[in-house]
Amino acid sequence: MNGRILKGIGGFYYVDTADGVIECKARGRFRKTVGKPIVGDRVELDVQPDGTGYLLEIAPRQNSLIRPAVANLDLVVVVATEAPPQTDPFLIDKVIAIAENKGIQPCVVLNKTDLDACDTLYDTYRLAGIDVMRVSAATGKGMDDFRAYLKGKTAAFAGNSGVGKSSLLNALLPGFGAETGTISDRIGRGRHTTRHVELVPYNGGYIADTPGFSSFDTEQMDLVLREDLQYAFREFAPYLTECRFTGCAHVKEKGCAVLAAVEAGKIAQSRHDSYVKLYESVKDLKEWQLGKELKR
Ligand SMILES: Nc1nc2c(ncn2[C@@H]2O[C@H](COP(=O)(O)OP(=O)(O)OP(=O)(O)O)[C@@H](O)[C@H]2O)c(=O)[nH]1
Ligand SMILES: [Mg+2]
Ligand SMILES: [Zn+2]
Repeated sequence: MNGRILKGIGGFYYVDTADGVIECKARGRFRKTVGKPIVGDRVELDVQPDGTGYLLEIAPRQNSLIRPAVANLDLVVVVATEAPPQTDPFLIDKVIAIAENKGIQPCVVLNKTDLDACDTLYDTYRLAGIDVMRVSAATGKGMDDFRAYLKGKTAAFAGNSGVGKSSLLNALLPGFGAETGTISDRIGRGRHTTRHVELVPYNGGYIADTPGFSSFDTEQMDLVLREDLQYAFREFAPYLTECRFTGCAHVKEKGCAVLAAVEAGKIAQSRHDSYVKLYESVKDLKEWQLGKELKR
């Protein structure tokens, strides 16, 4: 039988199958191939007469994130807003770059549009060719389109604190009961955050419930090689071969076609600013370090 790992707790894996959720133990055979099973893995299992199972095989992963440890994502949803607490575009671009680098589709969901239409961010990501939606968890505006967009996909959410991730999840999954409110509110009431990432079935797909729904651990960004960063900004693509010098860093070089496109308004200034900031942070990383990092 086949299934998808929803969560893993203390050596047990809970696998979503056509026959419901089955509690499984691992049988080490695949340790030589993909390593330890993680949430999101597509697995083959053997069901025992008592209804529990054993994981037999893990299908090769289409992609995986390290923190949170989750495999086979179809979508990274970056929740952002221009209403308080206004999102720093750099955070959005960092998460988008992680997703692009891993081959996971990114999208930007602008929340709190009952307070602010978020025009600047909307225009920025439209121009970049990244899917962008305007919603309001408070009024329900735009939520039908967002629901339809998520259909059949395995999606993880990221975004700065207070942007409304938990509010959106509660709107999508009535009865889900994610805690909402300001950080100070929550400290008063005590936080009940899950320690482990978990997939929650939703609309023919899954939503990854990551611990506290905080932003991705953007340390992962350090795993993008300098040479690869340019490909993590999809709207740079038409210009990359047009620069005067091969190996152009697209930071401040003479004859850089990317910079000319920024000048001409074809690439948003804030996107290029984020690129430069990320370039500075990753430029010393070497391939052998990347290999070492990934093996940790
Ligand atoms: N006006 C308005 N307020 C909203 C909307 N969505 C969320 N809020 C409010 O914004 C505050 C923060 O929302 P949360 O859903 O807790 O934010 P979060 O992104 O989960 O925050 P963290 O868990 O700290 O990362 C709450 O007081 C919500 O009621 C919206 O669409 N419009
Ligand atoms: Mg939250
Ligand atoms: Zn260039």
